[in-house]
Amino acid sequence: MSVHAPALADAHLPDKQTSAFARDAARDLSQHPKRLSPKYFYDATGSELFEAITRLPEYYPTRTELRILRDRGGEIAKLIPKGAALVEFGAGATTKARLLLKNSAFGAYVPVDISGEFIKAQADALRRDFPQLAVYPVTGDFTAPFTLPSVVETMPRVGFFPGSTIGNFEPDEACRFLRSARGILGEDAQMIIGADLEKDERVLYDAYNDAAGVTARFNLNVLVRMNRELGANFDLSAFTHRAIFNRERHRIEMHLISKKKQTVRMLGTSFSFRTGETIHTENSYKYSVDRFEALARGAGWTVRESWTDPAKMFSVHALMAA
Ligand code: AVJ
Repeated sequence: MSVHAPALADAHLPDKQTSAFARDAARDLSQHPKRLSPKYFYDATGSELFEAITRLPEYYPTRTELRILRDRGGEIAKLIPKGAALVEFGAGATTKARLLLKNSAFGAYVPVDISGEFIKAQADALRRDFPQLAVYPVTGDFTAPFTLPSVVETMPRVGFFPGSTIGNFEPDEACRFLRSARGILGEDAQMIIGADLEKDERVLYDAYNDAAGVTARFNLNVLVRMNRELGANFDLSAFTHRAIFNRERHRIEMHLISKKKQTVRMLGTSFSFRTGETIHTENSYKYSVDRFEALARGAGWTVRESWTDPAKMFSVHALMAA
């Protein structure tokens, strides 16, 4: 399939990250259906809104995963060799990593994230709280191949990918990610990974259509971001948040729906919308324990252990390279 992006106006974009955002947004809004990558949700406001989502009564994943990590801390610790390096893919807040670091005798922590400033601040706080722990932050896109700091090459390595972030990947991308993580972590590596589970449609629906409207603001914020960073003129009152459960494809989909026929300008290009036309902004895949284990095995991992909470809302898996 050949997709050509409309020529961008000679805009003076301040940095590489903004140029990449401009390129992706111009390309993805020219597709049918229109779409945007969920990775662009997370500017400063978007990250704060996501933190607020994790505290919503309807949004069960974060607190359920924390509960599993807490309840199974002892079992997880038994799987982890002394002096191992914990490599967190897309480290945001370190709340979950701290649960693992507290229970097991890790020698090093390697948070990998695009937001260099943020992980450096988190690293300083961790060094204060875990004085015996060596912290080596890596600034970069964890979905692309990267090399580990050479000091951790001689330590046993444990990957950590919590939060069901893997749910943002298409199934083939999830497989490629797990394969590449194995390559990055190397021989004898392990991986602790969280995956949200498919469940009652109402519970899933409510988690992405919260009564307070925080998820709606989170979704709409990507339009605010395009207005500010790319000089677009999206009218926020002319789009509405919609999240639906797509049962055939085992995923929650988030959309921004145009309330009317309208034209939006961005970087010298016009994008026209029909009434009811959607921008598909996110997929959040939901697994069963069996389907997740099959995915991990297909990517070359052995499943050592899978845990869920008693209500089977969320799952955490311990994988071993084999
Ligand atoms: C961070 C991708 C796991 O899919 O539940 C929360 C993002 N989107 N509410 C998720 C999200 C809407 C979240 N992940």
